[in-house]
Amino acid sequence: MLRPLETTLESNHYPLSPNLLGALKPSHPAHPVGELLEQYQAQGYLWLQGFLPRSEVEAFRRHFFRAFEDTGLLTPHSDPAEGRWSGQAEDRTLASKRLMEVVRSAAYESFCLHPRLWQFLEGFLGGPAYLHKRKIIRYTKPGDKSATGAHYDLVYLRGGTDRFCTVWIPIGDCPIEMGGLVYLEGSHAKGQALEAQFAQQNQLLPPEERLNAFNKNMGENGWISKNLPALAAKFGSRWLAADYQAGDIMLHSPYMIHAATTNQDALGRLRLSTDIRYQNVRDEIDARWSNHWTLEDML
Ligand SMILES: O=C(O)CCC(=O)C(=O)O
Repeated sequence: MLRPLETTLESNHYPLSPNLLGALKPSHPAHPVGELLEQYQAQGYLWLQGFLPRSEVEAFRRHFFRAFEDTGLLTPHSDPAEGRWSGQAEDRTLASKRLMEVVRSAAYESFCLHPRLWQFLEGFLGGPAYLHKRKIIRYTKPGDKSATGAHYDLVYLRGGTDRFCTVWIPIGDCPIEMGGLVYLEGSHAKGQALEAQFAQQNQLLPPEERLNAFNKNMGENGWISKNLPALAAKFGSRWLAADYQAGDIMLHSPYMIHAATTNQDALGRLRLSTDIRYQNVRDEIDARWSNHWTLEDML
């Protein structure tokens, strides 16, 4: 059961009423990998609570926001670990520059390659783990009405295996009201059916276009919809949410439909998260993901 929320969740201006919401099921990282795999296959996701040391995740949050101290993004003289938004327009050019510097930094790379993570994924993926170089790190301001629309990740990675696994890591506590990821319950089967449909529609396109998440047969940004309540109604499903804590990680399947909601944090904190993709190095790798993420990537 979801705890009563302090506010109505919304995404891209569409409110999500409580009857369209449910709670994600937590999983324990110490459980046998076979059991976790079964859960992942059945649910399309795994919410692994307390997977990373909380102090290390908090330290990285501090490190990230410290890089933005000269941009006007944060409340002056606040602790960067809090990530408290200034409430004012930042220097966008400088903030983008700082973001791209973090993306290319050893600190971020080593955070994404935390030994606990890649070692777990080796067992989970059944072979040597490969981390895609395109790694995305996002911050979301309180009140920003544009949020990630409903999609499944394979549309962006059609040039390789469909056995990759996305790891979404909240960098800092992320209570539901802060707008973390929500998952459409049971939707990995629907994602698979949708992808089969797209593959058919894309058949007549030139090979490069066929793989493209932004080709003429796809929706805005490769998304299925921005209207989360309508999508839940259409599929007779609901959106599963959670109070994520620093140290938790989410694993989700390439077909699992997910989205984000507006950050409505009462304390005015920025939501910070990274989403990265791991796969077995022996499976086919989508060559388009072998460069650093940039803001022009539309992801
Ligand atoms: O953090 C977000 O807003 C989107 C993340 C996402 O789509 C993913 O992890 O695949």
